Amino acid sequence: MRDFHERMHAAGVYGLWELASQMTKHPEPKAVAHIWKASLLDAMIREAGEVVPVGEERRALQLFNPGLDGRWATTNTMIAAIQLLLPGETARAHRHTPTAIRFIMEGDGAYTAVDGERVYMRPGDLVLTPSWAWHDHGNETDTPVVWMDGLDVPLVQFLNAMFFQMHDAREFPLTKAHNASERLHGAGGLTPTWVKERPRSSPLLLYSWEATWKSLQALRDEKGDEHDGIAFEYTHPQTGGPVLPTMSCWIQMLRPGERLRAHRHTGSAVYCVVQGTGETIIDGRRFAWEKGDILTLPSWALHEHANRSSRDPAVLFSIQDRPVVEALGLYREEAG
Ligand code: GTQ
Ligand code: FE2
Repeated sequence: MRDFHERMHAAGVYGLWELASQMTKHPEPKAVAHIWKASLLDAMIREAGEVVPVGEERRALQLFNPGLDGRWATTNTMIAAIQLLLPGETARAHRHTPTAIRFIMEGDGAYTAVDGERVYMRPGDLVLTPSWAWHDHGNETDTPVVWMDGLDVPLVQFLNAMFFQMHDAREFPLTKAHNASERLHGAGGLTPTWVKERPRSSPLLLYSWEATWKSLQALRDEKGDEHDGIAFEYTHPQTGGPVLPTMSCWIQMLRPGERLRAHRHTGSAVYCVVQGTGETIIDGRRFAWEKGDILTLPSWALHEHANRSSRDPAVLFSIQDRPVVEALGLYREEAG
């Protein structure tokens, strides 16, 4: 019997009877719930600004999930990072198949250039970099700019679909007006009919904080969702679907003193605390959060959010891999 198993394994063969424990009753992610505190991230990114020049690579601190054995992954499918550009700096033009988002945390007036269009950014803005789009970043202001990056790197690696290319020049040539996509597609419910392309990723590259905050304020007295509060998904203006094929982006507000109900669902998420103070209980562990903290949620973990302030609203931005999970018919949700 033992000898048979050794010969089987040496031949690259395993019996299903040896693998039964992998057919788990429910998802058992190796990724764990984890929080990176703003105070720690802030000190580290400032130190990186002093000791690490922006060379060929971006100055971005990649947040490794402690459960994922040193893999480049914040959840099983996504990586989050904190990126700093100091006044006068540029990051070299390149492109890759992983899709990226930026959520601006600090600094007003730096840009990301995407396929020939400079997108100027302010705190709270969401900026998209679709798969395989050329991009470079620049900060022509006199203050540092800090943002959260979110990319589907682990998913693309798992699918063996990683491609990366550096551009010959430091900057990709500009072919469009600054913030052109916002003018063309940012009207909110009005889509230009002469634009015939229907890209997989949203053609609107900038979702301004001004519009986002206005929407949150307009609905602050609604009941909202019992698990997610006043929660919006950022949408592709032509399809109403998620902004990216592999990642959806959400903004959610918890009213002063609001405690939401627990639930669990398939798919993982990374949260960035935009404002306020609160806590999220994940599988019985309490994570207290404040502005600038980054919190990761594994698939199928029971979680509930609460605003700990009785005075101020709390706002969470998040990236989620739900579009992938839903496209494959694997989305499930259960109240706690
Ligand atoms: O700014 O283009 O955090 O390509 C990781 C990979 C940021 C970027 C990251 C990237 C970028
Ligand atoms: Fe990039």
